[in-house]
Amino acid sequence: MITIKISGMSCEHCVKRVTKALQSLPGVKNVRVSLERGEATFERPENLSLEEIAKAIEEAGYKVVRG
Ligand SMILES: [Cu+2]
Repeated sequence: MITIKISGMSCEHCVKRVTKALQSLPGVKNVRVSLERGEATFERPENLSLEEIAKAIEEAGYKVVRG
């Protein structure tokens, strides 16, 4: 499991969009998005890069916070 920080989520609608964006990535499982913490936790397959994850989040309208 990995946890990433996501900025820009303000309501349950955002949580759903981010959840869907992550679930659309091949091999991603057990997606949990926390609005309160601004985080997403999920199982990431080894061949899926953080770049690809960030791109999917950005296409949904949000940003991955790095560092
Ligand atoms: Cu929202």
